[in-house]
Parts: sequence; structure tokens; C-alpha cells
Amino acid sequence: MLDWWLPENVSTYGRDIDWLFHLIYYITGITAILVFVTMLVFLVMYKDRPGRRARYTHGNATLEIVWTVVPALILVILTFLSVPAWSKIKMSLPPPSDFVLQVTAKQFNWQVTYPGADGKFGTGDDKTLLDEMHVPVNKVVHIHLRSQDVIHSFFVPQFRMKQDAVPGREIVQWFEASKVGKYELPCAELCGFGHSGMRGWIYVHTPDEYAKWAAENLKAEAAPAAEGEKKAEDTKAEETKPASPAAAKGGKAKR
Ligand SMILES: [Cu+2]
Repeated sequence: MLDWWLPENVSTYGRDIDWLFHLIYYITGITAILVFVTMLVFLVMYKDRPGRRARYTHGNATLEIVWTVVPALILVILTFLSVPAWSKIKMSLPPPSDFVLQVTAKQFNWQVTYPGADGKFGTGDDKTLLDEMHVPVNKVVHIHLRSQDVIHSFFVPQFRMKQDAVPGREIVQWFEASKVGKYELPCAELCGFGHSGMRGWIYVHTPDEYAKWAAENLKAEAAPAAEGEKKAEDTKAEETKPASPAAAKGGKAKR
């Protein structure tokens, strides 16, 4: 019923998230309506009337217990209902995948590294793209998520995937996209001045298209990474520009 509101789900585990979201939405929505209706009824019922005197009340212990225990029970039930989704998505990695990517966040880009032919990171044939990721459809993708500076958040709304990138840690997450397309990868953590511009794109290809793309672009001398480096330099230049007058001032002040 609320499907029109959320972005299209193209992840194998998206439905597990969506039904919990909808359940919580209905519970909180109905509660909000009940609270507001009760408040309005009471406003009318207990409004000032000529000849009626205010009466002091000590409250109602039964009512207090009921409205404490019921929400507490709802929260406990929600916790248990979310355990299967949480353990499936966050606590365990699905069948070993041979498709592993390293994503390193930095102010204000996503660096996506492919391990190259040897399947190992940190070797000469690694290929790093800036703000773009290409994956095949219906393939489990493991992401080794890191941050170079501050906390960022890897967020793909259509994949129902969100994970903080924390400096000093490598966090492994996964997804399996079920539909070909181009999906936005914004940073969902306020990570600095350029946060709003920190976004990349995930391209989900058919296996054939992906193989073609990989053959053309994952070779060590291929173009996109060079473009990526250029983009990184441009970003660097932009970052240093506004800082330089201040730095110059600072330098003068010292002298
Ligand atoms: Cu960020």
C-alpha cells in the first residue's frame, strides 16, 4: 500500500526491510491518530463551562500500567520480528561470492576498487574508479567498506542498503541487485562541507554487458581510472581553493 512512497526495491533482501518499515509505519501512524483524536475529544469534554469546578485527580494506576506495558510489548515483538532480517542482512554473509569490491570513502568521493585478475587487493593490477561502481545483475556482491578520514555512510536506497564507513575499520557488507539499471549512491552521513555533493552511481548490468564493460575498463591502462584521478585532482583543487586565502592570512598573522 505504501509502495508508491519508497523508491523501487531492486534488492533480494529489500522486501524483508520494507515489510518491517510498513509495519512500524502503521503502528506509529495509528498511535499518532489515536493520541490526537483523544486529545481533541478531551479538549472539548473538559473545556471550561459555567458553574463547573476543577477537580483534582490522582490518576489511574491501571491505565498507567496498561499504556506502559502495551508499548513495551510492541517494542519487544518488533525486536523479535526484525531479528531474521537483521541477521540475514547484517550478521551473515551469503554464500561465498567471488565478486568482491573494496569501497573507500573519503571527503568527498567514493573510491571503488576492483582487485584485478589476481583477485587480491593491494596489488599492481587493482583498478580504482571514482564515484562509480559496475556490477552484474543477480550476483552477490561483497563490499569491503572503509573510510580514509571521517565517518561516511554508504547508502543505496533502491538496494535498501545502508552502512556507515568508519575510519580504522573494514566492514564487510553485501547486496544482490535483481534489476538492471543505474542507482544513486549518496553519502548519508553529514561528513563535511562537501557532503551534499558526495554521491556516486552504481550501474547494474546484464552479465554480458558487465563482461564487456570489465574487458574494456578493468585493464590496468584503461581510461576510467585516469579520468577518476583527474576528477580527484579537480576535487582537491576545489577543496584547497577556499582554504588558501585563509591559510595565507594565517601565515601573515604569524609573521
Ligand atoms: Cu560522506
